[in-house]
Amino acid sequence: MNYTTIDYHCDGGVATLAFNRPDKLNSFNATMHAEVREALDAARDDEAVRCLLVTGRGRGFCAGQDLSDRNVGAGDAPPDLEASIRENYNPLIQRITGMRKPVVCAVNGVAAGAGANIALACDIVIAARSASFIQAFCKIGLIPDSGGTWWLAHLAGRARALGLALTGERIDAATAKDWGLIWDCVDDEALPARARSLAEHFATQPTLGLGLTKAAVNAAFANDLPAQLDLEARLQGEAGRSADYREGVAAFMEKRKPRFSGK
Ligand code: LHQ
Repeated sequence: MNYTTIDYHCDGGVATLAFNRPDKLNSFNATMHAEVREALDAARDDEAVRCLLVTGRGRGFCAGQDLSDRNVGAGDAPPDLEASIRENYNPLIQRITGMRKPVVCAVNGVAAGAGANIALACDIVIAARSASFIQAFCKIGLIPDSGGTWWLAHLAGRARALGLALTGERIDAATAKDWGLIWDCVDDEALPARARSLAEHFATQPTLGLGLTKAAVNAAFANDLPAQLDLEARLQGEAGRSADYREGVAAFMEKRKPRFSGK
């Protein structure tokens, strides 16, 4: 597939999806939505892909919606943003959170609007020290979408969620880490190698078990303890039937390194 707004390639069990509209800070137009959707489906369906790495080209990670794609002139009818969210952003977030494989995000620069919340939807988020996160929506009369209100409230707590959402203030990567929004913050030069080596590590691990782990943790935000215990029992049953569980135990008993197939 010849993509024009993203790079997508797979090697060594890692699929890399890089937003690639650097002149627009990798903001989303309709083509990019369609291409990202297609790449995420390819990563989901390809058994050779055991980890997805999401990043951005150029100096930004992603500045959310391309605002020039959706100009609202004085005499124009208001655009149907609800439809745009339902058709584009919600399915995008659900593809990332629903993928039964680890999704690593390397935030290489500014992540604004939906771009910030796409990053937060990924499983392991590592940001360059110079990267930043901006809930830019309030500056143009919108609300945080792409799960923004959910991520902020659950990850950062009410005070910080409202602070970020109502002021649109920029926070740097170190603060995002300090507030529990992301996993780690590293020096800019170290970001590509660190993200890649983490993704390569995941690509050798028990993919099915990691996918079930992710599903369980994501469900924990909505479940009470009895419901979560029930879910854990069900998912552990599934994990226990995997070839990788058998291999993991065998390798432990034989005091050797496991060779996981991902199944
Ligand atoms: C952009 C953008 C951009 C177009 C930078 N669009 N060109 C969902 C449903 C439907 C509709 C509405 O939205 C949504 C979800 C959303 O994501 S709403 C939020 C949309 N995003 C924003 O409001 C962020 C807008 N961008 C910014 O505030 C700044 O660009 C940030 C703070 C991200 C970076 O600032 P700087 O580092 O100073 O860069 P810059 O502003 O100079 O941008 C560089 C270029 O990128 C520039 O173009 P130019 O031709 O002048 O060099 C910008 O126009 C372009 N760009 N974001 N979202």
